[in-house]
Amino acid sequence: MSKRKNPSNNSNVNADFCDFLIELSEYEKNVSRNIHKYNAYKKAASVLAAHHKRIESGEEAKKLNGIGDKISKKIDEFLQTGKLKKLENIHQNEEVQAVNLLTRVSGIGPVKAAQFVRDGLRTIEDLRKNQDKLNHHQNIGLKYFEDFEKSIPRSEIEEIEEILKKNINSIGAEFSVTVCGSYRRGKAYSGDIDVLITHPSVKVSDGKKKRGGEVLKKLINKLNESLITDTISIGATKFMGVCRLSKELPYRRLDIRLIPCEQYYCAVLYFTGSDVFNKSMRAHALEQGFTLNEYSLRPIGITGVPGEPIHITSEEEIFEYINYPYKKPEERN
Ligand code: 8DG
Ligand code: CA
Ligand code: CA
Repeated sequence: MSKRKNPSNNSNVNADFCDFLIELSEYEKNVSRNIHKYNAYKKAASVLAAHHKRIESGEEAKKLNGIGDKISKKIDEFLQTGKLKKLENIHQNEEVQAVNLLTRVSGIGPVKAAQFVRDGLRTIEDLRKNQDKLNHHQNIGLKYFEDFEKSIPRSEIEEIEEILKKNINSIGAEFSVTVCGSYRRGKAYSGDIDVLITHPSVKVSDGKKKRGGEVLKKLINKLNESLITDTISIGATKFMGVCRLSKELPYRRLDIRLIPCEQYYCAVLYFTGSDVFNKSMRAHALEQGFTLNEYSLRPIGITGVPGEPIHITSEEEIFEYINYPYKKPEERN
């Protein structure tokens, strides 16, 4: 997941509620490590962001799907006092603030951040003085900390997409390249660049390690000549690294995944997101008797055991199988 917060949307009449809900969700993810509460706050924020009428009371909010008693009380507290006691306390807690800061570094998750804070590392400056305590990914995250916090304008990703396609197709004309994530959902700005690649000769049955490994390395070597500046990690199916379009522009986080052709559309769907949309689509698939993930769509038999993956030849087909009205990527925010 890229680490930038959702940019506030100025057409959102409930933006102040969304802001505090997102802050609470971050707290649950990074500090309490309560994934259920994290999901509940995020869901509530996305429901309120999509609600075109200004919410006037907790009672009114509670009528919306995904907003329960606790969140409705928080909305009342916020409407009555202009703030939340819980957030005030969090803001005053320096350890919590330090954990939140450190998790903004690419490669530092909540558990590691808490450990650094316990060991007395609380600031970016502290990390810079203790680079021996950081792994390779974390050191790259630190090196480019300021740049990775900057969002990437769409026009820049368009140019990067061109270069990726030109280079990759110079190695083989049959490669497909799709830039997914928030970019594919039509956002004006993105936190990072999520690229999926496939080729008719890359198959699930390859056991991916052998053949896929060679293919991805070859593509990355080619891109090292122009776009890519650093490698965080590279395996048979996934490259994580850094790219830069030109010397005047910031360094950007770039992930490239090589996907077997049978799994391409499920992967494109998954990595397009949004994650909230993915969750609702997966839940709908289950109701229709299917299990959907980033690899495949499979029917669930009467015994509850998933069957063989369904042969899929487009994103639309996935929607058709599970009777879910097709949504264009821009409609999946
Ligand atoms: P952004 O980078 O502009 O901040 O937004 P994004 O492109 O929507 O988010 P992302 O964190 O880069 O993730 C890309 C897509 O991957 C996301 O839209 C949906 C899918 N995805 C999930 N869950 C997860 C997860 O836990 N990790 C990752 N890397 N991707 C996930 O649904
Ligand atoms: Ca990403
Ligand atoms: Ca992204």
